Amino acid sequence: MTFRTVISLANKVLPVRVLRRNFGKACVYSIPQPAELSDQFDVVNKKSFVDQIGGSKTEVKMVLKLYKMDFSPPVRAVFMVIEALEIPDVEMIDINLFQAEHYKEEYIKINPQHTIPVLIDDDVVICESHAISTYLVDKYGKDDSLYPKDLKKRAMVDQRLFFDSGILFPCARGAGEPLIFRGAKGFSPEIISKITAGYVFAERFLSRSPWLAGDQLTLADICCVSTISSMDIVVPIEEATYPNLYKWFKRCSEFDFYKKKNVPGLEIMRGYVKAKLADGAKEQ
Ligand SMILES: N[C@@H](CCC(=O)N[C@@H](CS)C(=O)NCC(=O)O)C(=O)O
Repeated sequence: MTFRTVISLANKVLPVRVLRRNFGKACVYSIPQPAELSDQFDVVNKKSFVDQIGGSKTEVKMVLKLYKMDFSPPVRAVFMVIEALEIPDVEMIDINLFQAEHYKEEYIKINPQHTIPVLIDDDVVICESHAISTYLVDKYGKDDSLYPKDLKKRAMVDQRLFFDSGILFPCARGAGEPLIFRGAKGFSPEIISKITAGYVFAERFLSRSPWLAGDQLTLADICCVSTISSMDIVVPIEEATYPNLYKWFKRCSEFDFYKKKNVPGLEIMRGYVKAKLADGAKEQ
């Protein structure tokens, strides 16, 4: 897919064709870049500019890299986004949190916050699932339906992404991390009530619209459902108490991207939780 844009340079306006969905294929050109142009164009435009003037080129395959562990809710959100956008050839690199691989010097150099997921796309390193997801739609989406360019619609999606990041995910992490990694025997009453509060908020949002950010599925739903499906392991979502949330969860679960890319990691997480709860029960 291409679109035309113009680049203004030293009072000249140059028409440039910009390749949009290049899926990580970069081109190395054998003709010299005009020195005065090279600082003024971004990487995409430089390539496209040379394309336009017909330089000879050698294609070099650039693969997206994703640092991940399958059970992690934010990793699963990115998996689903990659699947929904049909992005091919993502190199998956496991970071084993149980073996503290995320604290290794090499990884801290990539992500000073030592979290997963991390996406590397050429010279871009993104260390946060919501930022990765919006980047992927903007760069590789066939259209903007998952993350609308319209400012008002985008603001609504952003609100829910921050809701996931600031409210929901801390609940899921606050329940899972002590149990899976730190020897807790069960869930604290505080975390259960935070999860319940998260459900109440989501129920209210979903009483206004079928999807979390309006009338169509967006990144808001994909990111939140990876977290909410994890919270559902801890506090099952009851239809009678949260009818809208329950229906939304069911609708999300029917997408292929959910079945293929959320369920496997979610089941791994369910297995960890079950095993840890069983260990805790034996010790009592
Ligand atoms: N807001 C971040 C949260 C990432 C996060 O906390 N990931 C967890 C795994 S689910 C992690 O990497 N924990 C290891 C650590 O924080 O050291 C995102 O969405 O990417």
